[in-house]
Amino acid sequence: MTETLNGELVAGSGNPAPLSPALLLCCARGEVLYGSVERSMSAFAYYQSLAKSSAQTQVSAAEVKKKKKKRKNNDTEPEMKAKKKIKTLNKKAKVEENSEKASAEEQCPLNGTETVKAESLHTVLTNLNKVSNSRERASRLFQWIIHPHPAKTFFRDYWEKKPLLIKRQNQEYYQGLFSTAEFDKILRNDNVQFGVNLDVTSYTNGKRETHNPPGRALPYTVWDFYESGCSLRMLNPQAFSSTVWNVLSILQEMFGSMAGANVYLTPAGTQGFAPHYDDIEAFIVQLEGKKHWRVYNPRSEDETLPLVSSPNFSQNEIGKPILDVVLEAGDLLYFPRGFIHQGNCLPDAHSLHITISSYQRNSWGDLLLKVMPAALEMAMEEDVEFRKGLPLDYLSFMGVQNSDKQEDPRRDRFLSHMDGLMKKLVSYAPVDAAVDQKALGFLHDCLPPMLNAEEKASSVYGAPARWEDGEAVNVTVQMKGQTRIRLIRAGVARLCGDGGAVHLYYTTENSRVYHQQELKSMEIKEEHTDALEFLIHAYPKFITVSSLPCDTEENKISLAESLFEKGIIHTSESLKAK
Ligand SMILES: O=C(O)CCC(=O)C(=O)O
Ligand SMILES: [Mn+2]
Repeated sequence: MTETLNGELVAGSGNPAPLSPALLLCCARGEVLYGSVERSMSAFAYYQSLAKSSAQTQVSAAEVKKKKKKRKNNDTEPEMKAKKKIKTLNKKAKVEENSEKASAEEQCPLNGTETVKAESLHTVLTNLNKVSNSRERASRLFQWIIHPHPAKTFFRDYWEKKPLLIKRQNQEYYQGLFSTAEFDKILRNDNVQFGVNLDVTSYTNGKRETHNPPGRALPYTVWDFYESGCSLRMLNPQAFSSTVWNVLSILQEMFGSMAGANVYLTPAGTQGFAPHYDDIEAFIVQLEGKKHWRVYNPRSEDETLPLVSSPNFSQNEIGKPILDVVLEAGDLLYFPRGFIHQGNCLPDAHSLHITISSYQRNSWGDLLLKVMPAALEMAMEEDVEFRKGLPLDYLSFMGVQNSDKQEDPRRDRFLSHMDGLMKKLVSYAPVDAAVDQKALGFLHDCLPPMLNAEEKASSVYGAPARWEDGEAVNVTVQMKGQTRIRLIRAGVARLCGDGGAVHLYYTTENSRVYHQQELKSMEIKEEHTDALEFLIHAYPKFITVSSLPCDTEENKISLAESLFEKGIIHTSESLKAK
């Protein structure tokens, strides 16, 4: 069964429309450099020039997919296949050679008996409220999760490379994040649907089954399944638990990629899932009880950092484990995508863990999927070399049926011409525009920020407007020149060109349920673009409304008011009614 991050990272319909190829070309050639906006063109014109790609890129990406599929189906190269197999087998041997070393190495340097005196989750979250910069909050929270391993060496030595096990002999460490009691409360109070929010599974005698009945998951049925030995997997616990929401919404700013979670509850003496690998970086946080885990190296280079999760494997397909360990409450196990894993409960204890996940489809290749089709569109528009016709006879020496004609010099000439065009293509790549497309996908995946009391009080959510004595009072808050404002979170909003217009995309109206809402945006007037850029770059500092680089005081106030209305900014002091 696969880790569920809920599907593809595709931005909603709020995506920028295509830029004109000529404008995109400016960006691609670096004629309009981001840092020199003021000298060469207004920020507004710059953003106008940056967009393009979306529709174009998505169409082209779909075409690429189709072609890829075609190529797969057209798999008539036995020689290649055989070579690949050999490579895979060699690699496998290497992996197994390394595996013994790995299991000893990956344990974090704690001698088994010492108790880590570290802050509880509650204390960490309370203290994080005092950290004003949301990026700083994110890295502190992540550091707490992998404590005592330093984040810096984690990313250097383990991230996307190999598993890390942290045994901390401290059952309470993650207490408060989620519990079986909370699970029960959610079943009672929320509309949990089988198959949508909850899966009932079993893995017995090598057979993996899902037992979801239709409809709502009520405690009566759910606990009956559990009693008869089934595992329960809650998908999207952040929709029901505000602590999980809070933690993930903080972490997403560190990953720059959606942070998701699933909760797994397994009865003593059972296993709920077959061996498999996932397509995400996984942090297994043991919350209650114990679970026996076995982790295996990726089986081949093809399955290293995979783009999609695996099917269920049988025990004889996965080799020997590189890690064989019992996780207890308070322990953490990290493994990269592609590492096969299975967990089972020993006869003496149930298990509850939450898997925190990130980096689904967040690779260089995923960015290139956006860059390359747009680059090609532009190259074809701008450069006659890309529009010159193919040789009359190319079908007679190229193509799979001719691929063995190594001695035909026309093949070499054809391939070297192709090579030249590919190299040229790079200079047309609209990388910033493609990064913006990627960023918008992420913004749409984001959880909305979970605001603390102070943030609420100083934002639109704490505005004093109310119904009182038969009339609406305090309707207009007093945004003045001296009012100090900043983004409510570093990553709450992003400016993107949109063909003819510039839009500010923001996450405050996203849903806690994945993609339940479209990504929201507001069109930005030309006279407000520089000011928004100034505001975004000023974070974490508060700036006064009057310092916004707009032409008139009126423009400054109207921009600040519209951002305030959408919860994108907050003020250094709570706003008073006029
Ligand atoms: O607990 C299990 O049986 C499997 C859990 C799992 O695959 C995961 O957390 O990614
Ligand atoms: Mn998994």
